[in-house]
Amino acid sequence: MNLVLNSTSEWQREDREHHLHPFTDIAQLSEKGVRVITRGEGVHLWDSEGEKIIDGMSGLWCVNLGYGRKELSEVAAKQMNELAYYNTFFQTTTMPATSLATLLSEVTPDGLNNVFYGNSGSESNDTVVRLAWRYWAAKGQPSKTTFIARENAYHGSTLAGASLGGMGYMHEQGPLPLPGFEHIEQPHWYFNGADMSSDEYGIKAAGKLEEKILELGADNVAAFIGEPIQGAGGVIVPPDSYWPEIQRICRKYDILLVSDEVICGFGRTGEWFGCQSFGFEPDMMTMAKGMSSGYIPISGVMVHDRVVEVLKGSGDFNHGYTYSGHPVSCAVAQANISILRDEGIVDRVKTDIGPYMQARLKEFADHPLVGQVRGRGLIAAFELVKDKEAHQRFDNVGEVGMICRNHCFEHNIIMRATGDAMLLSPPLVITKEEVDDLLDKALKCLDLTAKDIGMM
Ligand code: PXG
Repeated sequence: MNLVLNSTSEWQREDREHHLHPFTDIAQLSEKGVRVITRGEGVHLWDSEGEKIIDGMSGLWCVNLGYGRKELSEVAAKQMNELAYYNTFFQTTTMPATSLATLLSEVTPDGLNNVFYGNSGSESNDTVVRLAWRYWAAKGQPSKTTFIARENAYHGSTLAGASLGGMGYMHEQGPLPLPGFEHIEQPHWYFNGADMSSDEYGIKAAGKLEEKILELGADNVAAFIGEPIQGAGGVIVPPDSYWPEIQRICRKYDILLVSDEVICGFGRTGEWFGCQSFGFEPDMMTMAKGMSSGYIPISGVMVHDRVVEVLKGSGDFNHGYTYSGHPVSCAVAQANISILRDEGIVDRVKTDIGPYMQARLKEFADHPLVGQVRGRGLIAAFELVKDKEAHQRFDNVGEVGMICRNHCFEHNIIMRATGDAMLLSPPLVITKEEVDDLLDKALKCLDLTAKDIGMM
């Protein structure tokens, strides 16, 4: 352990020499030097230079409870001392794995009463694919194997996750997507449908699913998967008409409906799960991130009773991970979910702090750079455009977003840029004063960006 290192530049040198970072240009990072985060408390982080940073992204959309909750570390230490590990294979369980499963069945929508554990959102989306294949085989319809997802969706980085995802820049780095993964248009009203009402466009966008099912043949389609709000893709909030219509189409053609709740789950949209905010009832639901507020890796797939009934008659399900239902992770997740529930944090997102942040963000709509402000609960985006009237993007998509992101970096505020959309997803415990601070700083960075490109 290199506790002897004490300057930021020494940490940067070691990191440069030994650490490959996700989704990162190695040469560019080497030249610039990595930022070293050392501490977190509430909605704030500190770096190795002692700078205090406001985290508008909850880490990577995950620290719902905010940093530094001692209850979670204490539960982890206690569980490690009691029983650091045992598995859930071979007809065995541990108390935390079982009691978390019960708690999950209580906080998730009716009918979702069983969980299959994993360690990341990607793993749980892989599990969903294997569960759906198993389900249709058990029902005597083994040809139903194809998954339909959306363009610009993010479902993870494993082979199935990246195949379900609709990120062109990931697909082009491999022979991806794998066969049997199809994509339809994302419901992005602002760019794709602004010549009609939002609800008319929602029905039209959902109709792309029906077209795709008919093209492939319903006998070949296993499931449709989507994030209630597309997160990494740019916080794409669908029209209210979209999800009920998607559900109607799935039921009509006997296709499983899967909600990827990795970002939307555990209070982000003001309900416990995004599907509840958008009025649909999935057959399976994937969860990660907010499940433990990012304090420890854990994920799960909630499976509806009607799917479990079929699986029960199908013998072994040959799938699982060494750490499925890890007792320490389960104990921490249980403490996290109990706090979210007992402190009324999810309800506060719905009735108080969520509406407050969304109302304050609406003020951004008058800014010369901002074409659209969108969001729900404590997830939001503002879209930077070249021409507000024409809903026209900048010529080199991503460049202006990156200028704004760099200003955020310099001003100790963390926002994420997807293309030219600036994204926000702060910890659910954020106060009104902290929302004001976050948005005042965001506005300052927006002004500096507008000045840089001669629009102010
Ligand atoms: N589904 C969704 C909706 C996600 O957002 C995953 C699955 C995969 O989870 P894991 O735990 O395997 O990473 C995610 C992850 C970004 C960013 O830059 C977003 C994610 C991960 C990394 C970066 O916005 N989301």
